[in-house]
Amino acid sequence: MKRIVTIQDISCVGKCSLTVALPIISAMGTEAAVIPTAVLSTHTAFKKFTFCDLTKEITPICEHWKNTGIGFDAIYTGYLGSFEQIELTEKLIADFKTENSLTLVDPAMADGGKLYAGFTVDFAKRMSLLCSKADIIVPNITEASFMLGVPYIEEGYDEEYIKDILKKLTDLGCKTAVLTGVSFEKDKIGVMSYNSESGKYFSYFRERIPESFHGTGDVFASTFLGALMRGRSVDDALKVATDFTVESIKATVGNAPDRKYGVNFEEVVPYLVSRMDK
Ligand code: PXL
Repeated sequence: MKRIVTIQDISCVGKCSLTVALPIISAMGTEAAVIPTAVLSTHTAFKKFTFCDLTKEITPICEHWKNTGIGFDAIYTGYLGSFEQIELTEKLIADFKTENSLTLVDPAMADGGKLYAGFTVDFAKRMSLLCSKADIIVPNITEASFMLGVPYIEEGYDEEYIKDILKKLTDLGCKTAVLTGVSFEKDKIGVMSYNSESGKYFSYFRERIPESFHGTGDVFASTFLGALMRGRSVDDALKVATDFTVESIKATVGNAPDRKYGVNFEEVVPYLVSRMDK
C-alpha cells in the first residue's frame, strides 16, 4: 500500500483540511500520514475560533521519521498558517522527496477573489515559491491570481486567458498546474490543466451547481491525490476528483445548515470507492 504525508491544520469542525484529507485518502486505499500544523475549533471562516499553533512540533516529527527510515510516496501540502510553516514545508520536501515520489501543493489561502482571514499579498507571493518546488499544484483562480500578481477576473475570460495563467504557473517551476473553478459557459464549471513537459492542456467540465460550500478545494485535492496514488493518470485523476466534488456538493444542497459546514462527502464515499474499483 502506498503511503503519503499531508501537512495542514486540523480544523475540528467545518470539514476542511485534515478532516477531509484523512477520510478521503484512506477510503481510496492509501495510507495517510499527517503533520498537523495547528488545531482550530473551526476553520477561520467562522466568526470566532480557538487556535493552537503546532509549528514547533514539525521539526521533531520530521527528525523522528528520518531517524526511523520512514518514507512517503507523496507529499501533499494544504493550508499553511505562516511564513515559518511554508519554510518548514520546504524542508519537509527537501528531506523526504525521492525520485519516485510526488509533491502536490494546494496553495489553500483564498477564494472568490479574496484571501482567507489573516493572509496578505506577501504571503501569497511566498506561497508561489513553495509552488515552484512542487510536481503538481492545484490553485483556484483566486489563488493563482494572487500568486502571479494579476487582477482576479470572476467571469467573462476566455480559454486563452486560462491557458496563459496555467503557463505562467508552470513557469514558477512546477511540472503541471491545475486550475480549479474554471468556467467558460454559465452553466458549466470544471478544471483545466497544463503539463509543461508535454505542452498539453486538458480540461474537464461538469454542470454548475449554483451554490458554493467551504472545503471543496480540499475535497478536490485529496481525491485527486488519492486517484494518482492508485495509478490513475493525471487526466483521469482530475475527472475522478471533479466528479466526486460535484457529487459531494449535490449531496449537500438542501441539507446543509450553512455553507461554512462543508460538503456531505461522507454520503458519496461508496461512489468514490466503486469508482476506484473500475
Ligand atoms: O479549506 C481551507 C482552510 C483550511 N484550514 C483553515 C481554513 C481554511 C479556509 O478558510 O481557515 C484553518
